[in-house]
Amino acid sequence: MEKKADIAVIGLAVMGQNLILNMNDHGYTVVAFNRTVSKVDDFLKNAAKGTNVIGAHSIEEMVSLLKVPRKVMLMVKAGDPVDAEIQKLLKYLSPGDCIIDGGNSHFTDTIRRTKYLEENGILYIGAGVSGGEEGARRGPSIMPGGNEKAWPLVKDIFKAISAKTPDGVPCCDWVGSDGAGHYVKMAHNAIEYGDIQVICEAYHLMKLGLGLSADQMHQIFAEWNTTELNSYLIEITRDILAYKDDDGEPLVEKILDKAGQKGTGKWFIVNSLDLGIPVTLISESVYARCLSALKEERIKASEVLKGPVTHFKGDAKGLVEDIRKALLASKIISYTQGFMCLHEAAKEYGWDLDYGNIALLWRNGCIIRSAFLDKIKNAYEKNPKLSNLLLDDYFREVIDDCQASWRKVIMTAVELGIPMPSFSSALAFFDGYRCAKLPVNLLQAMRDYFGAHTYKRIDAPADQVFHTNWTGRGGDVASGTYTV
Ligand code: NBP
Repeated sequence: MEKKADIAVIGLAVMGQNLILNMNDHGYTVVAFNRTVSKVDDFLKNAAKGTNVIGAHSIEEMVSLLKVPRKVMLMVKAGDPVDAEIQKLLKYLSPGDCIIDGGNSHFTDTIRRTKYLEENGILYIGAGVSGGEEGARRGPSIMPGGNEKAWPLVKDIFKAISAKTPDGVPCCDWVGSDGAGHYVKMAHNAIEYGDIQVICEAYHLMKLGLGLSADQMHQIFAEWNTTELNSYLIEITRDILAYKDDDGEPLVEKILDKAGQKGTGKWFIVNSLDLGIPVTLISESVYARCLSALKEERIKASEVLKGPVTHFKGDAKGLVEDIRKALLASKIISYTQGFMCLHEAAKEYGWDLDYGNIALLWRNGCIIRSAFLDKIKNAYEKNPKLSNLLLDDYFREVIDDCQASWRKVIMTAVELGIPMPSFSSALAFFDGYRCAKLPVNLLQAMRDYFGAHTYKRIDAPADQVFHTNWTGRGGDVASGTYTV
């Protein structure tokens, strides 16, 4: 009898192909299928040649080749294609079988699909997979959530193919019910937006403010990579800055300064507003891309809108170290805000998230992998009930150490007219968060003045509301429903 396969993967684009080869390397037999069936044969003839990968030419054939309970992983474009494939699979799967969506699906779709498939007797997992092509092939970070009964079916395969921490722990563990895995992946991608933006701002200030060359900045990033900033993104920045075009000039300076944003960063900001959590640094990172996209307008504006005509006159070496510290402090704020959202999402959607473990899932295999994540893991290990990363001793002490530099860097950038939206929004958040009394008393007074929205008093019980007839002309009726 023909040997049955351990798992099927539908979707033979870059992620699907590489995950299949990774599973094959770990001794699993995989059936490969793709909507455009010719890609199955191409795959078997090329990248999968000489492996144990089996090709299927229809979903029916694919399902017939699987061990029971069947496990089918979707690596197709997120959105409608996932629903389309689920509908096709339902015709052939049996109760107890399992579908895994490894694409970048929106967590609310995963909540919906988990429930729908449970009603149909099928176990469902929405797994965030991070690390791109290289990660998929050599070991991605995997963030599975969904129907927990499905986890034992795929646990061994996923842990085997995932990246490992420096201590050998798989960067893959169960995250939580229904959409939790895809939520954590969304948070990962959003934090990646923030990490990239703060690095770009540091580069901008060193380039324009200090006039440093790409080679000089390459050296600086190489040094920074030996500090607490040690991470994949600092490492690739170091390498990018050293990379020369055919004419010997740094390639990075010839790349068009225009970026798009379409997916998970935006989703995260929209969700943070729904949850009421101020993820200001990540928001600024997404908006910085939006501003960059206005290239033609910026060129015109640069000809008429003048900024300060001044040069940095201080200690350049000292400022480089200040920038490093400002980057580290801003990064701490970004992760703090990201984890604040995770806390609130757990409450809102009923997930039991293990925050230290989430940091560990990102420790390797994914784009935001860094030594820094160990500190987050340690903080939650020390205190699983930690409400905010800034309140952990380690992070508080690092911020104390970096704070003067952080302020100096932002003041310098403001004086020079160099935009640093993420650095400065991070500092504004920090100053707001540590402020026991914000000027919102005035805001509440204004709302009561123009809309009779009422206010509470610091010298009255918390459940008591007041309305003042501020002008003597208004009535005494307070607004009960209108809120802004
Ligand atoms: P793509 O996101 O480019 O999707 C291509 C695959 O989707 C092909 O197999 C294609 O089949 C299939 N597909 C499409 Br398009 N429409 C379909 C439909 N209506 N029904 C069935 N199949 C359909 O592939 P990818 O870049 O490998 O990414 C796969 C998933 O992983 C995505 O959700 C992506 O967001 C996520 N992801 C990607 C990366 C990355 O670095 N690329 C990283 C992490 C996560 P066809 O061949 O017949 O057109």
